[in-house]
Amino acid sequence: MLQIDVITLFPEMIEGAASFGVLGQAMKSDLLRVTSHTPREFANDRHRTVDDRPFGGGDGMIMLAEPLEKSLQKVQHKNSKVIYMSPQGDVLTDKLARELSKEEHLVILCGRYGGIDQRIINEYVDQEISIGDYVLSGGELGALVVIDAVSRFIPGVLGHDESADKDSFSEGLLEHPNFTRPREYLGEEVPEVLLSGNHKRIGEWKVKVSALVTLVKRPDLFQAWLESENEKYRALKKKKTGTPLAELKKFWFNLSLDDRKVLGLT
Ligand code: 9D3
Repeated sequence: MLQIDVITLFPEMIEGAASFGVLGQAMKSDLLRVTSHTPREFANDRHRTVDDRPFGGGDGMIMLAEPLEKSLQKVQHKNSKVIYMSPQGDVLTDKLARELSKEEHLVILCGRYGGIDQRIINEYVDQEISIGDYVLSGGELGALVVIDAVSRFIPGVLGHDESADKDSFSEGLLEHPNFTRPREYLGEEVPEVLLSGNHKRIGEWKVKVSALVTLVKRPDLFQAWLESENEKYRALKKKKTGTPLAELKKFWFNLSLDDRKVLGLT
């Protein structure tokens, strides 16, 4: 079981969000345990002060080192990995989430706007993680994003139909569009292939549509995918098809105008 302890001024934010959906199920099934703790518990004065103005001036209040250190000492043990959510951190990726899912204990420190005393980072933090290049008002939403992304890699958390390995980022492509009944809606028809019942044909079609969607929406991801497909193609002894790019061009030219429209490719 992966244990995650979150140190935050707003424990309800973490406990609330972690009790729903896939995360909530994982908690119920004892595959994951998310516990939160507030440094306010370790504040010294009768106002329960946990932050103060930055030395040298500047925006925002800085969280005091001592209540954070006492919170860390309460939860930390020898196999803990301590993470600080921070705009200065390594950007969270699918790869990092997968690696973190193999840990036995994560401690996630959340700062509020202004951040925490640097000495806690220096003395206790193993890794700083950011969730992307935009400004949040604190680490809590970042911690929840990390917890969600990490828990999907814990065996048993996802149903057999939705393994994290098959998920779009692991394959290097975005997902193809999906459709359900009715077959026709607002004048747009579900592509005929999907109704054919030919699962081999459907599987190949989905990969090619995914590749085209990725080319249009995320050329950076498409480039990387194409290079890895080219690598596989070069390694083949007997070439039964054209190059990956030639095959994809053929597929595009054979798509009907209606299919291009309903797939969002026009
Ligand atoms: C005085 C504040 N800013 C100076 C330019 C820096 C700053 C500190 C702390 C800006 C935002 C925050 C709060 N952000 C987080 O705690 C945070 C975060 C983020 O803002 N973006 C992306 N990932 C993360 S993870 C934690």
